[in-house]
Amino acid sequence: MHTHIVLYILGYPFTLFSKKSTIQSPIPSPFHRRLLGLEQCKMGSLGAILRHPDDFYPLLKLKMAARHAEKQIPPEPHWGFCYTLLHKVSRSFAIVIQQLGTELRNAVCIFYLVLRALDTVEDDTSIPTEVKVPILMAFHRHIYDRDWHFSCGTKDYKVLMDQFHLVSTAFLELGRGYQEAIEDITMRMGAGMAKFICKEVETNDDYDEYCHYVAGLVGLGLSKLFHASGLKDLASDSLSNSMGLFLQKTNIIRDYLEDINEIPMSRMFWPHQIWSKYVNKLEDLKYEENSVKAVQCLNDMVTNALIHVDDCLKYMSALRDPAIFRFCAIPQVMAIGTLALCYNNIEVFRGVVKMRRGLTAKVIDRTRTMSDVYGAFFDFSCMLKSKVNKNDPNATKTLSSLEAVLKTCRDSGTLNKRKAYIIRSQPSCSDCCSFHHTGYPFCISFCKPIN
Ligand code: D61
Ligand code: MG
Repeated sequence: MHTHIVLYILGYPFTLFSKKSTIQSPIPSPFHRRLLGLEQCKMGSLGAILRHPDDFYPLLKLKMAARHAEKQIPPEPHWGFCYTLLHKVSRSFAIVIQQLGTELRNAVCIFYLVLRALDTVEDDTSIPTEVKVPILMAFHRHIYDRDWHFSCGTKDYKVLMDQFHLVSTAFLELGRGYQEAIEDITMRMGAGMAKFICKEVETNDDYDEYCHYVAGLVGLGLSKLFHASGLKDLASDSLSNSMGLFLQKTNIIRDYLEDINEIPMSRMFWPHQIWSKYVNKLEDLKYEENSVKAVQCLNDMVTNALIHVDDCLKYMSALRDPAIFRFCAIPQVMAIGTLALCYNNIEVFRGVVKMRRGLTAKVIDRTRTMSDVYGAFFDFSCMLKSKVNKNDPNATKTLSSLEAVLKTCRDSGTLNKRKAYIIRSQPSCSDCCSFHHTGYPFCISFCKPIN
Protein backbone atom coordinates (compact mmCIF):
# COMPACT_ATOMS: atom_id res chain seq x y z
CA MET A 1 0.00 0.00 0.00
CA HIS A 2 1.28 3.50 -0.78
CA THR A 3 1.75 5.83 2.10
CA HIS A 4 1.14 9.49 1.67
CA ILE A 5 1.18 12.54 3.83
CA VAL A 6 -1.48 15.17 3.45
CA LEU A 7 -0.54 18.72 4.39
CA TYR A 8 -3.31 21.22 4.91
CA ILE A 9 -2.21 24.66 3.78
CA LEU A 10 -4.70 27.53 3.67
CA GLY A 11 -7.39 24.91 4.04
CA TYR A 12 -6.28 23.00 0.92
CA PRO A 13 -5.07 19.42 1.19
CA PHE A 14 -1.73 18.77 -0.53
CA THR A 15 -0.47 15.24 -0.85
CA LEU A 16 3.18 14.33 -0.67
CA PHE A 17 4.07 10.79 -1.62
CA SER A 18 6.60 8.71 0.16
CA LYS A 19 9.59 7.24 -1.70
CA LYS A 20 7.77 3.94 -2.22
CA SER A 21 5.04 5.38 -4.37
CA THR A 22 5.88 6.64 -7.85
CA ILE A 23 5.50 10.15 -9.17
CA GLN A 24 3.97 8.76 -12.34
CA SER A 25 1.17 6.67 -10.88
CA PRO A 26 0.20 7.36 -7.31
CA ILE A 27 -2.78 5.33 -6.16
CA PRO A 28 -4.63 7.47 -3.65
CA SER A 29 -7.40 6.10 -1.48
CA PRO A 30 -10.97 6.66 -2.72
CA PHE A 31 -11.30 9.35 -0.07
CA HIS A 32 -8.34 11.29 -1.40
CA ARG A 33 -9.37 10.74 -4.98
CA ARG A 34 -12.60 12.51 -4.19
CA LEU A 35 -10.87 15.14 -2.14
CA LEU A 36 -8.20 16.01 -4.68
CA GLY A 37 -9.56 15.04 -8.06
CA LEU A 38 -7.58 12.29 -9.73
CA GLU A 39 -5.08 13.99 -11.99
CA GLN A 40 -3.72 16.64 -9.66
CA CYS A 41 -2.43 14.63 -6.74
CA LYS A 42 1.11 14.67 -8.04
CA MET A 43 2.93 17.25 -6.10
CA GLY A 44 6.10 15.18 -6.06
CA SER A 45 7.72 12.61 -3.86
CA LEU A 46 8.54 13.52 -0.30
CA GLY A 47 12.14 12.51 -0.96
CA ALA A 48 12.44 14.89 -3.92
CA ILE A 49 11.01 17.75 -1.91
CA LEU A 50 13.34 17.07 1.01
CA ARG A 51 16.31 17.08 -1.33
CA HIS A 52 15.13 20.26 -3.04
CA PRO A 53 13.21 22.18 -0.38
CA ASP A 54 13.06 25.34 -2.48
CA ASP A 55 10.90 23.42 -4.98
CA PHE A 56 8.10 23.39 -2.46
CA TYR A 57 6.75 26.91 -2.86
CA PRO A 58 6.72 26.92 -6.70
CA LEU A 59 5.05 23.47 -6.63
CA LEU A 60 2.42 24.79 -4.27
CA LYS A 61 1.77 27.82 -6.46
CA LEU A 62 1.52 25.63 -9.55
CA LYS A 63 -0.95 23.37 -7.83
CA MET A 64 -3.11 26.27 -6.77
CA ALA A 65 -3.00 27.68 -10.32
CA ALA A 66 -4.10 24.28 -11.67
CA ARG A 67 -7.02 24.21 -9.24
CA HIS A 68 -8.01 27.71 -10.23
CA ALA A 69 -7.85 26.80 -13.93
CA GLU A 70 -10.10 23.83 -13.36
CA LYS A 71 -12.74 25.93 -11.69
CA GLN A 72 -12.78 28.10 -14.80
CA ILE A 73 -13.85 25.32 -17.19
CA PRO A 74 -16.59 26.96 -19.33
CA PRO A 75 -20.21 25.86 -18.76
CA GLU A 76 -21.11 25.18 -22.44
CA PRO A 77 -20.72 21.40 -22.99
CA HIS A 78 -18.50 21.64 -26.10
CA TRP A 79 -16.15 24.24 -24.57
CA GLY A 80 -16.17 22.36 -21.29
CA PHE A 81 -15.16 19.21 -23.18
CA CYS A 82 -12.36 21.03 -25.05
CA TYR A 83 -10.78 22.53 -21.93
CA THR A 84 -11.15 19.35 -19.87
CA LEU A 85 -9.46 17.37 -22.60
CA LEU A 86 -6.74 19.97 -23.11
CA HIS A 87 -5.75 19.51 -19.46
CA LYS A 88 -5.76 15.74 -19.87
CA VAL A 89 -3.72 15.44 -23.06
CA SER A 90 -1.20 18.16 -22.30
CA ARG A 91 -0.59 19.28 -18.76
CA SER A 92 2.32 21.50 -19.75
CA PHE A 93 0.74 23.27 -22.74
CA ALA A 94 -2.58 23.53 -20.87
CA ILE A 95 -0.89 25.56 -18.12
CA VAL A 96 0.58 28.07 -20.56
CA ILE A 97 -2.53 28.25 -22.78
CA GLN A 98 -4.75 28.83 -19.73
CA GLN A 99 -3.17 32.15 -18.87
CA LEU A 100 -3.88 33.82 -22.26
CA GLY A 101 -6.80 36.29 -22.63
CA THR A 102 -10.19 34.64 -23.35
CA GLU A 103 -10.51 35.13 -27.11
CA LEU A 104 -6.95 34.12 -27.98
CA ARG A 105 -7.09 31.30 -25.44
CA ASN A 106 -10.13 29.75 -27.12
CA ALA A 107 -8.45 29.93 -30.54
CA VAL A 108 -5.18 28.41 -29.25
CA CYS A 109 -7.06 25.68 -27.35
CA ILE A 110 -8.89 24.61 -30.53
CA PHE A 111 -5.71 24.94 -32.61
CA TYR A 112 -4.01 22.60 -30.14
CA LEU A 113 -6.81 20.01 -30.12
CA VAL A 114 -7.22 19.98 -33.91
CA LEU A 115 -3.49 19.39 -34.40
CA ARG A 116 -3.37 16.88 -31.55
CA ALA A 117 -6.16 14.94 -33.31
CA LEU A 118 -4.25 15.10 -36.61
CA ASP A 119 -1.13 13.89 -34.78
CA THR A 120 -3.11 11.04 -33.18
CA VAL A 121 -3.87 9.79 -36.70
CA GLU A 122 -0.22 10.21 -37.71
CA ASP A 123 1.10 8.46 -34.59
CA ASP A 124 -1.26 5.44 -34.66
CA THR A 125 1.00 2.80 -36.21
CA SER A 126 -1.88 0.32 -36.46
CA ILE A 127 -3.66 2.31 -39.23
CA PRO A 128 -2.69 1.05 -42.72
CA THR A 129 -0.98 3.66 -44.93
CA GLU A 130 -3.73 3.62 -47.56
CA VAL A 131 -6.28 4.56 -44.88
CA LYS A 132 -4.08 7.04 -43.04
CA VAL A 133 -2.80 9.17 -45.92
CA PRO A 134 -6.23 10.30 -47.24
CA ILE A 135 -7.35 11.23 -43.69
CA LEU A 136 -4.23 13.34 -43.10
CA MET A 137 -4.69 15.07 -46.48
CA ALA A 138 -8.37 15.91 -45.89
CA PHE A 139 -8.23 16.76 -42.18
CA HIS A 140 -8.49 20.53 -42.77
CA ARG A 141 -11.93 19.91 -44.30
CA HIS A 142 -13.11 17.56 -41.54
CA ILE A 143 -12.87 20.38 -38.98
CA TYR A 144 -15.83 22.09 -40.67
CA ASP A 145 -17.92 18.91 -40.59
CA ARG A 146 -19.75 18.30 -37.30
CA ASP A 147 -20.61 14.73 -38.37
CA TRP A 148 -17.07 13.58 -39.16
CA HIS A 149 -15.19 11.27 -36.87
CA PHE A 150 -12.54 8.59 -37.05
CA SER A 151 -11.80 6.31 -34.16
CA CYS A 152 -8.11 5.72 -33.38
CA GLY A 153 -5.50 6.31 -30.68
CA THR A 154 -5.83 5.20 -27.07
CA LYS A 155 -6.98 6.62 -23.72
CA ASP A 156 -7.60 10.39 -23.76
CA TYR A 157 -6.55 10.55 -27.42
CA LYS A 158 -9.30 8.06 -28.29
CA VAL A 159 -11.83 10.24 -26.43
CA LEU A 160 -10.61 13.22 -28.48
CA MET A 161 -11.11 11.29 -31.72
CA ASP A 162 -14.48 9.79 -30.76
CA GLN A 163 -15.89 13.14 -29.62
CA PHE A 164 -14.21 15.22 -32.32
CA HIS A 165 -17.59 16.78 -33.23
CA LEU A 166 -17.37 18.79 -29.99
CA VAL A 167 -14.04 20.27 -31.15
CA SER A 168 -15.58 21.06 -34.57
CA THR A 169 -18.54 22.74 -32.86
CA ALA A 170 -16.19 24.98 -30.88
CA PHE A 171 -14.02 25.65 -33.97
CA LEU A 172 -17.11 26.86 -35.88
CA GLU A 173 -17.71 29.49 -33.17
CA LEU A 174 -14.25 31.09 -33.59
CA GLY A 175 -13.78 34.31 -35.58
CA ARG A 176 -13.09 33.83 -39.28
CA GLY A 177 -9.47 35.06 -38.98
CA TYR A 178 -8.70 32.34 -36.44
CA GLN A 179 -10.53 29.67 -38.47
CA GLU A 180 -8.55 30.51 -41.61
CA ALA A 181 -5.22 30.35 -39.79
CA ILE A 182 -6.10 26.98 -38.21
CA GLU A 183 -7.39 25.56 -41.51
CA ASP A 184 -4.29 26.66 -43.43
CA ILE A 185 -1.83 25.16 -40.92
CA THR A 186 -3.87 21.94 -40.61
CA MET A 187 -3.81 21.53 -44.39
CA ARG A 188 -0.06 22.05 -44.66
CA MET A 189 0.74 19.88 -41.64
CA GLY A 190 -1.50 17.04 -42.89
CA ALA A 191 0.17 17.09 -46.33
CA GLY A 192 3.64 17.13 -44.72
CA MET A 193 2.82 14.24 -42.39
CA ALA A 194 1.43 12.26 -45.33
CA LYS A 195 4.67 12.85 -47.25
CA PHE A 196 6.72 11.44 -44.35
CA ILE A 197 4.50 8.40 -43.84
CA CYS A 198 6.09 7.00 -46.99
CA LYS A 199 9.54 8.54 -46.53
CA GLU A 200 12.29 8.11 -43.97
CA VAL A 201 14.20 10.99 -42.39
CA GLU A 202 17.51 10.55 -44.25
CA THR A 203 19.37 13.85 -44.35
CA ASN A 204 19.55 16.75 -41.93
CA ASP A 205 17.43 18.71 -44.42
CA ASP A 206 14.75 15.98 -44.24
CA TYR A 207 14.89 16.28 -40.46
CA ASP A 208 14.35 20.05 -40.60
CA GLU A 209 11.58 19.56 -43.18
CA TYR A 210 9.74 16.99 -41.04
CA CYS A 211 10.08 19.18 -37.94
CA HIS A 212 8.82 22.14 -39.97
CA TYR A 213 5.61 20.25 -40.80
CA VAL A 214 4.85 19.01 -37.30
CA ALA A 215 6.10 21.91 -35.16
CA GLY A 216 7.50 24.80 -37.24
CA LEU A 217 4.03 25.23 -38.76
CA VAL A 218 2.58 25.47 -35.23
CA GLY A 219 4.95 28.40 -34.69
CA LEU A 220 3.76 30.05 -37.94
CA GLY A 221 0.12 29.42 -37.00
CA LEU A 222 0.54 30.83 -33.49
CA SER A 223 2.17 33.98 -34.87
CA LYS A 224 -0.89 34.35 -37.14
CA LEU A 225 -3.28 33.82 -34.21
CA PHE A 226 -1.41 36.43 -32.12
CA HIS A 227 -1.64 38.80 -35.07
CA ALA A 228 -5.36 38.05 -35.57
CA SER A 229 -5.97 38.86 -31.89
CA GLY A 230 -4.45 42.30 -32.53
CA LEU A 231 -1.71 41.82 -29.95
CA LYS A 232 1.37 41.31 -32.08
CA ASP A 233 3.02 42.35 -35.33
CA LEU A 234 3.35 39.32 -37.58
CA ALA A 235 6.69 37.64 -36.81
CA SER A 236 8.86 36.37 -39.66
CA ASP A 237 8.11 32.80 -40.75
CA SER A 238 11.72 31.83 -40.30
CA LEU A 239 11.89 32.85 -36.62
CA SER A 240 8.43 31.33 -35.91
CA ASN A 241 9.60 28.09 -37.54
CA SER A 242 12.69 27.94 -35.33
CA MET A 243 10.52 28.18 -32.18
CA GLY A 244 8.80 24.95 -33.23
CA LEU A 245 11.96 23.20 -34.44
CA PHE A 246 13.72 23.74 -31.11
CA LEU A 247 10.81 22.22 -29.16
CA GLN A 248 10.27 19.32 -31.57
CA LYS A 249 13.94 18.36 -31.80
CA THR A 250 14.13 18.33 -28.00
CA ASN A 251 11.13 15.96 -27.91
CA ILE A 252 12.61 13.71 -30.59
CA ILE A 253 15.90 13.46 -28.67
CA ARG A 254 14.25 12.81 -25.29
CA ASP A 255 11.77 10.27 -26.69
CA TYR A 256 14.32 7.98 -28.42
CA LEU A 257 13.50 4.92 -26.34
CA GLU A 258 9.74 5.43 -26.24
CA ASP A 259 9.63 5.83 -30.05
CA ILE A 260 11.90 2.88 -30.83
CA ASN A 261 9.86 0.60 -28.53
CA GLU A 262 6.52 1.73 -30.03
CA ILE A 263 4.09 -1.15 -30.62
CA PRO A 264 3.25 -2.54 -33.19
CA MET A 265 5.94 -0.63 -35.08
CA SER A 266 8.64 1.91 -34.19
CA ARG A 267 8.68 5.25 -35.98
CA MET A 268 11.95 7.08 -35.82
CA PHE A 269 12.91 10.65 -36.58
CA TRP A 270 16.64 10.71 -35.81
CA PRO A 271 18.22 11.48 -39.21
CA HIS A 272 20.26 8.72 -40.88
CA GLN A 273 22.89 11.35 -41.75
CA ILE A 274 23.65 11.78 -38.02
CA TRP A 275 23.23 8.28 -36.49
CA SER A 276 24.99 6.45 -39.35
CA LYS A 277 28.25 8.09 -38.19
CA TYR A 278 27.99 6.03 -34.98
CA VAL A 279 26.06 2.77 -35.60
CA ASN A 280 24.75 0.60 -38.46
CA LYS A 281 21.16 0.50 -37.22
CA LEU A 282 19.40 3.16 -35.15
CA GLU A 283 18.21 0.56 -32.63
CA ASP A 284 21.83 -0.41 -31.89
CA LEU A 285 22.11 2.76 -29.81
CA LYS A 286 20.08 1.17 -27.04
CA TYR A 287 22.41 -1.79 -26.52
CA GLU A 288 24.90 -1.54 -23.68
CA GLU A 289 27.92 -2.49 -25.79
CA ASN A 290 27.35 0.68 -27.87
CA SER A 291 27.12 3.10 -24.93
CA VAL A 292 30.06 5.26 -26.00
CA LYS A 293 28.79 5.63 -29.57
CA ALA A 294 25.23 6.18 -28.32
CA VAL A 295 26.21 9.12 -26.13
CA GLN A 296 28.31 10.64 -28.92
CA CYS A 297 25.35 10.37 -31.28
CA LEU A 298 23.06 11.90 -28.65
CA ASN A 299 25.48 14.80 -28.20
CA ASP A 300 25.53 15.29 -31.98
CA MET A 301 21.70 15.50 -31.93
CA VAL A 302 21.74 18.04 -29.07
CA THR A 303 24.33 20.12 -30.95
CA ASN A 304 22.04 20.09 -33.98
CA ALA A 305 19.11 21.35 -31.86
CA LEU A 306 21.21 24.19 -30.39
CA ILE A 307 21.39 25.82 -33.87
CA HIS A 308 17.88 27.20 -33.28
CA VAL A 309 18.50 28.91 -29.94
CA ASP A 310 19.64 32.18 -31.46
CA ASP A 311 16.42 32.54 -33.54
CA CYS A 312 14.27 31.57 -30.54
CA LEU A 313 15.83 34.28 -28.36
CA LYS A 314 15.25 36.81 -31.19
CA TYR A 315 11.59 35.78 -31.56
CA MET A 316 10.93 36.01 -27.82
CA SER A 317 12.69 39.35 -27.42
CA ALA A 318 10.18 40.90 -29.86
CA LEU A 319 7.10 39.81 -27.87
CA ARG A 320 5.35 42.66 -26.03
CA ASP A 321 2.21 41.15 -24.50
CA PRO A 322 3.10 39.59 -21.10
CA ALA A 323 0.67 36.65 -21.42
CA ILE A 324 1.85 35.78 -24.95
CA PHE A 325 5.42 36.15 -23.74
CA ARG A 326 4.98 33.60 -20.95
CA PHE A 327 3.05 31.28 -23.26
CA CYS A 328 5.99 31.24 -25.69
CA ALA A 329 8.91 31.42 -23.25
CA ILE A 330 8.02 28.70 -20.72
CA PRO A 331 8.18 25.81 -23.24
CA GLN A 332 11.48 27.17 -24.63
CA VAL A 333 13.10 27.32 -21.18
CA MET A 334 11.85 23.79 -20.48
CA ALA A 335 13.42 22.67 -23.77
CA ILE A 336 16.90 24.05 -23.06
CA GLY A 337 16.64 22.52 -19.55
CA THR A 338 15.70 19.16 -21.04
CA LEU A 339 18.62 19.33 -23.49
CA ALA A 340 20.98 20.11 -20.60
CA LEU A 341 19.62 17.08 -18.77
CA CYS A 342 19.86 14.76 -21.80
CA TYR A 343 23.31 15.83 -23.03
CA ASN A 344 25.93 13.15 -22.43
CA ASN A 345 23.36 11.15 -20.45
CA ILE A 346 23.14 7.41 -21.23
CA GLU A 347 19.80 7.26 -19.39
CA VAL A 348 18.15 8.61 -22.58
CA PHE A 349 18.71 5.09 -23.98
CA ARG A 350 17.56 3.32 -20.81
CA GLY A 351 14.35 5.04 -19.68
CA VAL A 352 12.43 8.28 -19.38
CA VAL A 353 14.57 11.38 -18.80
CA LYS A 354 12.48 14.32 -17.71
CA MET A 355 13.02 17.46 -15.74
CA ARG A 356 12.12 17.14 -12.08
CA ARG A 357 8.57 18.27 -11.41
CA GLY A 358 9.81 20.88 -8.94
CA LEU A 359 12.21 22.35 -11.48
CA THR A 360 9.36 22.60 -14.00
CA ALA A 361 7.34 24.45 -11.38
CA LYS A 362 10.29 26.80 -10.78
CA VAL A 363 10.58 27.53 -14.51
CA ILE A 364 6.87 28.32 -14.71
CA ASP A 365 7.09 30.55 -11.64
CA ARG A 366 10.21 32.43 -12.70
CA THR A 367 9.70 32.97 -16.43
CA ARG A 368 8.09 36.38 -16.71
CA THR A 369 10.42 38.70 -18.61
CA MET A 370 13.10 38.49 -21.26
CA SER A 371 15.73 38.90 -18.51
CA ASP A 372 14.41 35.69 -16.92
CA VAL A 373 14.79 33.93 -20.26
CA TYR A 374 18.37 35.17 -20.78
CA GLY A 375 19.13 34.06 -17.21
CA ALA A 376 17.69 30.58 -17.72
CA PHE A 377 19.38 30.10 -21.12
CA PHE A 378 22.63 31.27 -19.54
CA ASP A 379 22.37 28.83 -16.64
CA PHE A 380 21.39 25.84 -18.74
CA SER A 381 24.08 26.64 -21.32
CA CYS A 382 26.64 26.75 -18.49
CA MET A 383 25.50 23.32 -17.39
CA LEU A 384 25.75 22.04 -20.95
CA LYS A 385 29.22 23.52 -21.31
CA SER A 386 30.38 21.83 -18.11
CA LYS A 387 29.16 18.48 -19.46
CA VAL A 388 31.11 18.66 -22.74
CA ASN A 389 33.92 16.14 -22.79
CA LYS A 390 36.97 17.31 -24.77
CA ASN A 391 37.13 13.89 -26.50
CA ASP A 392 33.61 14.09 -27.87
CA PRO A 393 33.78 14.17 -31.71
CA ASN A 394 31.62 17.32 -31.81
CA ALA A 395 33.07 19.06 -28.75
CA THR A 396 34.39 22.07 -30.69
CA LYS A 397 31.11 22.61 -32.52
CA THR A 398 29.03 22.20 -29.36
CA LEU A 399 31.22 24.58 -27.38
CA SER A 400 31.15 27.24 -30.08
CA SER A 401 27.31 27.13 -30.21
CA LEU A 402 27.18 27.38 -26.43
CA GLU A 403 29.65 30.29 -26.36
CA ALA A 404 27.43 32.14 -28.83
CA VAL A 405 24.38 31.62 -26.59
CA LEU A 406 26.30 32.66 -23.46
CA LYS A 407 27.49 35.80 -25.26
CA THR A 408 23.96 36.77 -26.37
CA CYS A 409 22.74 36.34 -22.78
CA ARG A 410 25.65 38.31 -21.32
CA ASP A 411 25.27 41.09 -23.91
CA SER A 412 21.65 41.53 -22.84
CA GLY A 413 23.11 43.14 -19.71
CA THR A 414 20.42 41.68 -17.45
CA LEU A 415 22.10 38.61 -15.96
CA ASN A 416 22.92 39.93 -12.49
CA LYS A 417 19.25 40.39 -11.55
CA ARG A 418 18.27 36.75 -11.55
CA LYS A 419 17.95 33.80 -9.21
CA ALA A 420 20.12 31.02 -10.61
CA TYR A 421 18.79 27.59 -11.52
CA ILE A 422 21.96 25.91 -10.35
CA ILE A 423 22.57 25.38 -6.71
CA ARG A 424 25.62 24.51 -4.66
CA SER A 425 26.29 20.81 -4.54
CA GLN A 426 24.48 19.02 -1.72
CA PRO A 427 25.78 15.69 -0.44
CA SER A 428 22.18 14.44 0.07
CA CYS A 429 21.39 14.93 -3.60
CA SER A 430 22.47 11.45 -4.64
CA ASP A 431 20.17 10.92 -7.63
CA CYS A 432 21.06 14.22 -9.23
CA CYS A 433 23.21 14.30 -12.31
CA SER A 434 25.97 15.93 -10.31
CA PHE A 435 28.98 17.35 -11.98
CA HIS A 436 31.54 16.48 -9.34
CA HIS A 437 33.50 14.35 -11.78
CA THR A 438 33.62 17.09 -14.40
CA GLY A 439 35.11 19.56 -11.98
CA TYR A 440 32.07 21.81 -12.16
CA PRO A 441 31.37 23.06 -8.65
CA PHE A 442 27.60 22.91 -8.93
CA CYS A 443 24.95 20.29 -8.69
CA ILE A 444 22.56 20.36 -11.59
CA SER A 445 19.25 20.79 -9.92
CA PHE A 446 17.25 18.07 -11.57
CA CYS A 447 16.84 14.37 -10.94
CA LYS A 448 15.68 11.30 -12.76
CA PRO A 449 11.98 10.60 -12.21
CA ILE A 450 11.15 7.41 -10.34
CA ASN A 451 9.26 5.05 -12.63
C1 D61 B 1 5.27 29.19 -28.96
C2 D61 B 1 4.60 28.41 -28.03
C3 D61 B 1 4.36 27.07 -28.30
C4 D61 B 1 4.81 26.52 -29.50
C5 D61 B 1 5.47 27.31 -30.41
C6 D61 B 1 5.70 28.65 -30.12
C7 D61 B 1 5.90 26.76 -31.60
C8 D61 B 1 5.65 25.45 -31.86
C9 D61 B 1 5.00 24.65 -30.96
C10 D61 B 1 4.56 25.19 -29.78
C11 D61 B 1 4.75 23.22 -31.29
C12 D61 B 1 5.72 22.37 -30.56
C13 D61 B 1 5.50 20.93 -30.71
C14 D61 B 1 6.45 20.20 -29.76
C15 D61 B 1 5.82 18.98 -29.19
N1 D61 B 1 5.68 17.98 -30.22
C16 D61 B 1 4.54 17.30 -30.40
O1 D61 B 1 3.57 17.49 -29.72
C17 D61 B 1 4.58 16.30 -31.54
O2 D61 B 1 3.45 16.41 -32.35
C18 D61 B 1 3.56 17.43 -33.33
C19 D61 B 1 2.25 17.56 -34.12
C20 D61 B 1 1.13 18.11 -33.27
C21 D61 B 1 1.45 19.45 -32.69
C22 D61 B 1 0.39 19.84 -31.74
C23 D61 B 1 0.67 21.10 -30.97
C24 D61 B 1 1.64 21.13 -30.00
C25 D61 B 1 1.83 22.25 -29.21
C26 D61 B 1 1.02 23.35 -29.40
C27 D61 B 1 0.02 23.33 -30.38
C28 D61 B 1 -0.14 22.20 -31.16
C29 D61 B 1 -0.83 24.42 -30.52
C30 D61 B 1 -0.70 25.51 -29.71
C31 D61 B 1 0.29 25.54 -28.74
C32 D61 B 1 1.15 24.49 -28.59
C33 D61 B 1 4.74 14.91 -30.96
O3 D61 B 1 3.64 14.56 -30.19
C34 D61 B 1 3.75 13.36 -29.44
C35 D61 B 1 4.31 13.62 -28.08
O4 D61 B 1 5.27 14.39 -27.94
O5 D61 B 1 3.77 13.04 -27.14
C36 D61 B 1 4.98 13.94 -32.11
O6 D61 B 1 4.11 13.17 -32.49
O7 D61 B 1 6.11 14.01 -32.62
MG1 MG C 1 3.37 12.66 -34.43
